[in-house]
Amino acid sequence: MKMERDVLAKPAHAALDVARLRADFPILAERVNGHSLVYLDNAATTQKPQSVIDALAAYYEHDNANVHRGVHTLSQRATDAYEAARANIARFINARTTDEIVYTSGTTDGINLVAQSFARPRLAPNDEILISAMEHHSNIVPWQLVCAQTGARLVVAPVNDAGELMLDAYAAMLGPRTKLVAMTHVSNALGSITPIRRIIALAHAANVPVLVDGAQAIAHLPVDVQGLDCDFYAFSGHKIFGPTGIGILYGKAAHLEAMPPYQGGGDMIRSVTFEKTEYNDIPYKFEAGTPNIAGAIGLGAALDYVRHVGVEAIDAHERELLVYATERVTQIPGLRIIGTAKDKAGILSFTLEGVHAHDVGTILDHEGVAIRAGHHCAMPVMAQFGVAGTARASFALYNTREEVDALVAGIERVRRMFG
Ligand code: C6P
Repeated sequence: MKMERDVLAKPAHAALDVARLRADFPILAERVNGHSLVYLDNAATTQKPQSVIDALAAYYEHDNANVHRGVHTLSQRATDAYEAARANIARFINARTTDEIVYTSGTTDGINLVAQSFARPRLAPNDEILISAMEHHSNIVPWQLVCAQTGARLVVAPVNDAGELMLDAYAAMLGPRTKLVAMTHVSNALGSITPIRRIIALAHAANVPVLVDGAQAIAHLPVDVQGLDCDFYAFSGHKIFGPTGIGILYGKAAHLEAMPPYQGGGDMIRSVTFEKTEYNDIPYKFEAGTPNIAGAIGLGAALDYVRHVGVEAIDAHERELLVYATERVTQIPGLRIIGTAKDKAGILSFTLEGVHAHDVGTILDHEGVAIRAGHHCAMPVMAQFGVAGTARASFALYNTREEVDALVAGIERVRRMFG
């Protein structure tokens, strides 16, 4: 099968020096079950470069203190590093100001924040939240919860057999009752890159704000929130070479200003009496309690790393790997690719006739090849494709053609075992 590659039409980027980049990631030298690790589960979480590990260690070794609270030197240093990371993140996604950058624990947390603080007060019975048929559970269940709380309805725009959003159907579903569109930028289960600019423009033409689930896009595609004009953009640090437990919710300042706090506690207040509490300014209004300070600093270091490598070059490298992997696995009898959108990120989901996806994953693990198997927290899209789950290989900047070859050799071995 030949896939359309818009990377071929893009200006050439200096090819990544992958061998050198791999040396930045200590875990890639691990041996697993007697084999060199082939890590192809990057959509679940990415590995961490030494610079991120060092930033975490340096923070705990030299600066560890609580932020925004102490007058002492360490607290000041921790606060400066924590806020410098916020400014770095704002630059990375081209937010207007740091006020628009809310620290969360991850994509899931950011979407729940928007569901409860933005959507809930605006929803009346029979209002609609519009999502797509290929959303991750994190971009389905928070909306179901808020629908149950308000009497609003969840409406689902269809996806075709290739795994592409059906734009005309989506446009027709936007109406006076639509109060929010919540859409993924890249599908974690299919790899499809959605036409997010068009999705946002159509929604805005109908006066509907848009949340983008950027979990699978942030490490792989350039993200410019002003260029996109999205109202909210949520992502997780751990999917962009940063630590777990830290994430970002970008929100337009006007929305964040108008929203009530999500959680109450320390740091999100200006003054408290038993009669009345005044809330802090944005973004602190949404950051109750001691935050993941080390996580934020580690995320800042991760973004420095990605900036240094170059996100366009990363995108080009991963697309090239996807073309190669797609061509190779297409030769394997009984292998069906789930998700054949024209525009795809480096995610290859597949089934193997007569073999359970978990068996594929387990046997590949014996060869040191790490992939994910199962429904990928996207059960509705699995149902649409008539499968309980898939095996999924997902690429990052450090993956190589040789690793794709190891994947293919592993799949051939699975076939022989079950053949
Ligand atoms: N997908 C995967 O293996 P958290 O868990 O909050 O960091 O990210 C949630 C999430 C939201 N949206 C999309 C599109 C995602 O892919 C994910 C996480 C991982 O595909 C773990 S289920």
